[in-house]
Amino acid sequence: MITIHSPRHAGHGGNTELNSGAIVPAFECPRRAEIIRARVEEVGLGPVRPPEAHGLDTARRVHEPAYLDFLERAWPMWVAAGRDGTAMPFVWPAPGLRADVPPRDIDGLLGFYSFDAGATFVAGTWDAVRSSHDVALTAAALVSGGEPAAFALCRPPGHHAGPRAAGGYCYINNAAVAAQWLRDAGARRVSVLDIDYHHGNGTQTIFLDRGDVQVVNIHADPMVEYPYFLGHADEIGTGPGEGANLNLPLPHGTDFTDWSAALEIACAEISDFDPDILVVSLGVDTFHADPISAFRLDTPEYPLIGARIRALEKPALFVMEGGYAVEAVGLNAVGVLTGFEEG
Ligand code: SS9
Ligand code: ZN
Repeated sequence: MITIHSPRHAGHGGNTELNSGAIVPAFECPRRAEIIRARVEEVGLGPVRPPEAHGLDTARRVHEPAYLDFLERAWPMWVAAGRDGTAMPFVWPAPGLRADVPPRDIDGLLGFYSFDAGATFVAGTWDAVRSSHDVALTAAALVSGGEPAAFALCRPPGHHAGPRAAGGYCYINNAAVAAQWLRDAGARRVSVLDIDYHHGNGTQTIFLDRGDVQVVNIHADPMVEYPYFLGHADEIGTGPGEGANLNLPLPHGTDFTDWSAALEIACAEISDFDPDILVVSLGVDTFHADPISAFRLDTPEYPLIGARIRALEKPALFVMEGGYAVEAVGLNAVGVLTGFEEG
């Protein structure tokens, strides 16, 4: 399968994050994408191509336009305020505070347009976010055009980004924009299967009331894991989307036996929904050695995941999400893809 990759992701690097009460180098770092690309080449998965430029029209259908404008302005505003380093929010409009009036100052805006401190900005962030979005849409166009599968090697990731909120290393929701683009290109129904360790809260929120895009998540139970405030099993969709959202939360310590049982349930639901195209939010932070996660999957198991997805017999767009055990992220992510190819 073809991989779409942009070197422009690397401009989003050198930033810090808040972790266990300390400011540390961000776990979501440029080397992740380079290690995955190197593994794609090492196994000969297929050609690696740069993205084509896409406008933000489709992104504006899943994100508020003012939010996208803010993502572009955040770093220039931070610099105009006399700052450097890493732009990071520290105050949010929690219940009881006004979430309907965007403030004017950069610190207020950073909180207004985010749900945590984890989507930080440096000078190259917006360009990297745009390139990641272009990677997703270029790969989506390949699948829409008849390729049986494509790999969008997106960085930064996207699945935590909601209609107007960045967070969890995510800015534009690449998988959601791709799903919308595929719908607009003629797919009658699209399923998003999110296998990242963390619940894809942004993707769920974007499509919660829609019956045309099914969202299925296998993830760590939000009772004990980030993002904590979404991802419970009783979230089944609303209005026309009722029944088109499935959450399969699993406890800390889950191994492949229990994880793959959830994948069976997920796949059965997707088969029932019968999408024209499947978008896979591909996170490999389910790996036992992931530094911020607590599942117990191992490298030889990732190809089995790909093979099970292949058995759905749907055109598949793989969109890279998380995975922070940097040395193993290539083996594990590309393992899913080779498992799919070998079916
Ligand atoms: C580490 C705590 C977790 C958010 C994780 C987002 C994962 C995206 N500071 N931070 S796949
Ligand atoms: Zn994750």
